[in-house]
Amino acid sequence: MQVGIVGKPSSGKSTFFASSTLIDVAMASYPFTTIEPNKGTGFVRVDDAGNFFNVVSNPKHGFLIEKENENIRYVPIELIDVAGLVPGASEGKGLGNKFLNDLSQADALIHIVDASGLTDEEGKATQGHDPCKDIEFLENEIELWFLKIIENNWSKFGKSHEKDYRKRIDLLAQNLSGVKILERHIEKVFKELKLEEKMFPDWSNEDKFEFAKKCRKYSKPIIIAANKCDMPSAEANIKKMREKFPHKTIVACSAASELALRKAAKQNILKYYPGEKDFEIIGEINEKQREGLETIRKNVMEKFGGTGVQECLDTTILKVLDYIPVFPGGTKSLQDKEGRYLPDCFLMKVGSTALDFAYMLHTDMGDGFIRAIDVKTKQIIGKDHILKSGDVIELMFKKP
Ligand SMILES: Nc1nc2c(ncn2[C@@H]2O[C@H](COP(=O)(O)OP(=O)(O)OP(=O)(O)O)[C@@H](O)[C@H]2O)c(=O)[nH]1
Ligand SMILES: [Mg+2]
Repeated sequence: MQVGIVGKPSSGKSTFFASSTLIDVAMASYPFTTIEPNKGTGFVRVDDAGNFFNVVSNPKHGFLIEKENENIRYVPIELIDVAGLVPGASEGKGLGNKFLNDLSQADALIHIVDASGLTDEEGKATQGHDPCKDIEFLENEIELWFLKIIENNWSKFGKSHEKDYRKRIDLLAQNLSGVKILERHIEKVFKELKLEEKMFPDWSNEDKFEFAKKCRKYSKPIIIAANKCDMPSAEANIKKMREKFPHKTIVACSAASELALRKAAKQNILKYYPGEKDFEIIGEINEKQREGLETIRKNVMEKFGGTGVQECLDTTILKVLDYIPVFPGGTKSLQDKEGRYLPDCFLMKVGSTALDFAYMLHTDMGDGFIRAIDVKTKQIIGKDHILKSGDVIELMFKKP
């Protein structure tokens, strides 16, 4: 799973990336600090299944935070931070949109908006910029990127008079798989735009654009991180964005605050876990440091219930993309050969079945599937059984 971090220059994309991955990357107040993309591991926060069994899990990937009987598990996902995008990029403005290809493999996008209004549309310092405009232009540029990809591929299938719309969906899926537009996305778009009856040569330019827009919506859903919420001017702007776009997911966040807290926690100055609403100072610090941290506590944590960075990641994966954590485990033992409890946790799309889980673990497990056991209830489940969040599943399969 990959999440792309997008936005205009200087909105705080690299700061958001660094705060989630603790990877050192260039961050600065001038536009186009980032040109080559940064890739790294961020985490999604889920309830650990070990809590149900009263065991402390030992994740092979990601990590666990122990809290009184409700340990929290952080499951890895891939993040990619790309160059800034400016209005008109599709016509070559700024760095153009060539770098958008860096986002081809993303399953969702987090749009980092500078909610303080202190940078203009090109990322230069200003005052009173309306961030609602950034939301509109960015979506539009991504849609135009998709349209271009569709038009570039049109010559390969556009003349086909294929009557069977399923075959037409197949053709599109083959040609658009490079940007991860999948069959299920196209199927949904066909239905909504009633394209089942329309042969390719009859598609108007508007049909193509509408198709591109919907493909964007399903294959690269966007959530909005209203960043720099620590700045006094942000609050009114966040309210305005929420009023103007009531159907969009908008999370107030302060990437700079998260970065400061994560770094201080790494140096054992603080006890702070990503996604928590507060932190505790545990190390020796000077007055200036204390002042900085207390400002974060007052202006960000108390006001917004946390820095919002972890919330952006969790919302993207668990609410927008609708993934749930599922753990492999056994009724006899929850440990692997090395004695680790519940070492693995996988993120599965809502609606996934026991058979999907088997196939995800190994083709042989899927091919040889006999039955599965819900380890929490000890009930036997069949291949079509739909998995729930937090399920621990044991698989029985015929070895090839
Ligand atoms: N006050 C405040 N400043 C922030 C926050 N996040 C980032 N900044 C500042 O905004 C400026 C730009 O940050 P970057 O992370 O480099 O922005 P970017 O979007 O990656 O910029 P480009 O790579 O040039 O597109 C830096 O000076 C950051 O310190 C935040 O949450 N609050
Ligand atoms: Mg950057």
